[in-house]
Amino acid sequence: MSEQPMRPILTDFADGVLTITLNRPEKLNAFTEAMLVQLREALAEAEADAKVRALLLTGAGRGFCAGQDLQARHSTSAPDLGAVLETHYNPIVRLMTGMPKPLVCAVNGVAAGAGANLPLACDIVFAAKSAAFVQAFAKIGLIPDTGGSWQLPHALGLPRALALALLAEPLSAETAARWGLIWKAVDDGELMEQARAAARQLAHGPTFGLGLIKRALRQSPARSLDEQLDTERDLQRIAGRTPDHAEGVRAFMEKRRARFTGEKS
Ligand code: T3D
Repeated sequence: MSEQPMRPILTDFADGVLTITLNRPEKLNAFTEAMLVQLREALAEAEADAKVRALLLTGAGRGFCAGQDLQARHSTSAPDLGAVLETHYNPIVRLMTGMPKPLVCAVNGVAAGAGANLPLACDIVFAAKSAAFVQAFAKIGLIPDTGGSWQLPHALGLPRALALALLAEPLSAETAARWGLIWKAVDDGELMEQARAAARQLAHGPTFGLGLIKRALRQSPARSLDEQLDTERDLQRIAGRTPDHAEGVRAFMEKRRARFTGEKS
């Protein structure tokens, strides 16, 4: 019997949560082109599938993701990396940040290059205490991509962002949490349990409304308070008309747990 090739992206659906696992553990889940294509497809399918009400992204083995597979760059001179970003990495970041449902990330080990910045495009990031984030780009003459050049200064301020990007030193999960780059650093043995619990909680939430929360918060850094107040008015008008808002209020008044459908109408 011929051996089946290992799939670089695994998906598993349960209880409203689609888990996507980066799966090249022997290379710390470094991205090949096939892997980037499959990740993008999985995200696009998740966005279109109403049964998927939350996503969980993680990595197989001891690493989360070591970024672009450098083996694929070894034999090419002067590649057009702008084209690679335009074709692969940028659409993935746009799909993740624009996804109208919540995305949880469980960073199970070292996260380097694009692999360090991919979690920053997720909505809630848990990391194992043994994990570290490495802006490895400077070591190979590149700039932070996968949204890193935007995320780092916004989350950390310019002094920390610049030092991380220029020195390419590992940032521990605990420091990343203390600095506000991620949500929580947790004991390694508790990582998946905590991340799954958060994803499951979100999958039973008012999905459409959670999507509106994402939209409001993600667009706010580019706007003034005045503009954001207008956004809140517009999005709250939409949220207020959803069946989940009515159900949430009813459940509160009846002192019971809400049964959200996640639907817009
Ligand atoms: O080019 C474009 O398309 C533009 C887009 C760029 C986006 C990017 O992500 S650029 C940044 C690319 N990534 C890196 O520069 C990180 C390279 N890796 C590392 O610095 C280290 O591996 C880590 C700090 C992540 C972990 O170190 P360590 O000591 O825990 O593990 P290791 O021994 O270095 O790696 C384990 C194996 O994974 C090893 O393979 P081997 O020797 O056992 O067969 C290593 O070669 C392989 N590996 C790790 N990272 C990559 C990789 N193989 C290919 N590409 C990698 N990025």
